[in-house]
Amino acid sequence: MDNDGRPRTAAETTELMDRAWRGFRRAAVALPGERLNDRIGDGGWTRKQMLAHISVWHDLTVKRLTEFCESGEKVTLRDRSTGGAPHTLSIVRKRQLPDSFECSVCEQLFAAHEVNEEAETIGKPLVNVGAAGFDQPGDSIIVPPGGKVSFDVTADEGTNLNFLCAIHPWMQGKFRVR
Ligand SMILES: [Cu+2]
Repeated sequence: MDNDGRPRTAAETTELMDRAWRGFRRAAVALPGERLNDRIGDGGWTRKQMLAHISVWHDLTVKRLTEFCESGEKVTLRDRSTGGAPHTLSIVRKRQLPDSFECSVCEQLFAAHEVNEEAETIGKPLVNVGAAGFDQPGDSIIVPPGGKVSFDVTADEGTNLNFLCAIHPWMQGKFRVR
């Protein structure tokens, strides 16, 4: 943080957002359902409209935060969830991004990582196809529960890299390489 308490790194920004978001969620959960249609101030929005508005901005912000990335930059991912599940960050083609729970590319990704579900082992935590670093579909890394991983983004400027989590394929995002 700088002297004004403003975040200077992505990690500090995320930390600040997480803290504010926890407070917001506590307040939203504490709001009695029967008061959702009350207006905020005279003739203002209802609380329900305000919550919908905030949630749209929240989703958009998360999307934007995942969208920009300098070529050659090292990206660090840290699993902050408490569910104890591993994740992956896997580059896929845009058309491979599922819009349902069916994920055909996920099977290929598990195979590339040499995942053995019975033995619960992962032969290759990092799959790197083509040139070194994350630059094309097929590049994929496992993020262990509560763990931290780093990788280099080496795709050319202007490339869009779509990614998903092969374990939770509804977790999707995009790097736009600058
Ligand atoms: Cu996941």
